[in-house]
Amino acid sequence: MRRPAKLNILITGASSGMGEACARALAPLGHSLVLGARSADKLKKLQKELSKKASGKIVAKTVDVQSTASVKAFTAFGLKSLGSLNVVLACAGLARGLEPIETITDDELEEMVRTNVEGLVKTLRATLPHLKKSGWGYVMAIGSTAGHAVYEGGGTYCATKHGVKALMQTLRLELCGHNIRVTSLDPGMVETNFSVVRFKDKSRAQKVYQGMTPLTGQDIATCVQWLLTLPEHVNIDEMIIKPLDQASHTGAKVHRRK
Ligand code: 8X3
Repeated sequence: MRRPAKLNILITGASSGMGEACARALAPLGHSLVLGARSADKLKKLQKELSKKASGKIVAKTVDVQSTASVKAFTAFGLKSLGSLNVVLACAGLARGLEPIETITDDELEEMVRTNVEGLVKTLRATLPHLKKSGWGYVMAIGSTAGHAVYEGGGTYCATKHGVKALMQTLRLELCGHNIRVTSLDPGMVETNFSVVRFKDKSRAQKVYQGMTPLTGQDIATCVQWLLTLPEHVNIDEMIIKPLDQASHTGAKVHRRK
């Protein structure tokens, strides 16, 4: 089956950051979207706003990717609303703190593993049968340069992003022959609310990007749009996307103007 002109796209982590930017970029192109995130208010607002400009259907439902039941209900809602699913854009993910392995708290450890690794598996487990059924599918997950390198204080976060890479590599093997593309989008420094969530401190978060020009969520959305235009037989396995000012996969070599 050839790629449908208009796709049915399910997005997790859709209420902010890269997920929101992707939703904003894809809605005006006529695709139909199922938006999911934990934050009901932001999600509703976004859904209302995008529905005004979109020719496709834009629906939204809260989802906690850590919960199997929640992911199942979200997927069922998406299917009922749109009839089928072609694309899963797994953007739900987070970092918490910068504690060494010796002192990381259970809360930080568990939230990262449950969201970034378990949440991705749960999202894929619920949606893959429907991607197969649709006849033309695409799975994109937000990985990170932290899936290609490690840094002090990033042990658990890097482990989860190395995990995302392993999951996507495995998925490519398991889906071979099913007309489903699998891409890991692996950004470096992107200025979203990522560092605010990580540090729970706005001024500390701002310092991460001080004097340099980070990527924006829109930059990642541009990559997603491009991926969706490639010929049928092409699969981009991994995209490492970094700001020009960031030369290393970690923050070790960043050009700062002040
Ligand atoms: C985010 C990149 O360098 O903060 O995934 O770990 S980094």
